Amino acid sequence: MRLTRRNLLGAAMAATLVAASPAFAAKPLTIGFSQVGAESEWRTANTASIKDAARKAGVNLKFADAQQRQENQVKAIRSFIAQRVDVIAFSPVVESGWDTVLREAKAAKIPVILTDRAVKVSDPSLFVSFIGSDFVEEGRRAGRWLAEHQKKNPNRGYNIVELQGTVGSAPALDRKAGFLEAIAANPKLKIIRSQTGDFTRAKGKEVMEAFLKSEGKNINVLYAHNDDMAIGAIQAIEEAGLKPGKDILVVSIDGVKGAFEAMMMGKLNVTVECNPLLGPQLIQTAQAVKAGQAVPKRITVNEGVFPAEVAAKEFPNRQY
Ligand code: GZL
Repeated sequence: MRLTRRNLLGAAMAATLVAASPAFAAKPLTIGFSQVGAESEWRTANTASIKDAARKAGVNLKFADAQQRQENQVKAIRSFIAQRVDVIAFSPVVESGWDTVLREAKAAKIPVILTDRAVKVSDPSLFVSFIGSDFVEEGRRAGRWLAEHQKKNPNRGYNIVELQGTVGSAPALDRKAGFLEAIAANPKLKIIRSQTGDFTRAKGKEVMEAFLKSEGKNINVLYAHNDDMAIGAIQAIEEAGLKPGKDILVVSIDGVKGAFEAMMMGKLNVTVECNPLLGPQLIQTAQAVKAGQAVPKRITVNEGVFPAEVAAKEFPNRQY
């Protein structure tokens, strides 16, 4: 066929029509995401961020809520493998027990991205990247705030009760470790009781009631691994006739709106931010992985510390 203007124009138009037809449109990226559950304000914001980022990017998101049970996450990951998704992402409810199912994903050549919480696996190649906070540092920040408070109030008692997060989870293990490291040098800062409240308000209230029953006025400080447990505990402290934030200092982590509201009411003293808005970074990382680009093994997020005195000023800026 002679290359005349008419033929070239015709060929160009034909190519455009073919490329635009649905049959040839690039297949959208499909991500299988297994979420821990819906246990806290933080988790709700984290889920919203991931779904919103996927929608904005035109990603086909298959979302599974594990209701805080590891067996449900393993089942969901196996289902994503069977559906041949492009990328698997998940927030592991606990650190251990993932080697087998992640080896199955690797055998199926489906890359895995961790968000929010880390895993302990024998082979680091079982996931391509971990996007999340430094929980040890969050625990240190909580401990440093309390150590500074003690220095300014040398005559005050600092017997601490601790509401831990989900047993075996990275945030619970690391926030405990970081807090202990930060208070180690100060003999006045002593943990007298420690128990899991599983990151929920209900359990946080229940365990704080038990602490108050056994220790009563001997308790000077509550260190909660998340704001939801702190808010539940605040109810228990008030029902016991004590003033949270005054009779018992309340130190917490996450930085959700509920914590800012409690601080503005004088019931919570400080919240250490843990940023749940990981959606955009997850989608960008998944797109890069799918395109065969190298991605960082560890992606951290910037976070701050919000004492009660800044709560009113900061509250309008809070996104979750
Ligand atoms: C932290 C996240 C924790 C939050 C809790 O990244 O895994 O789980 O601190 C949530 O509120 O339940």
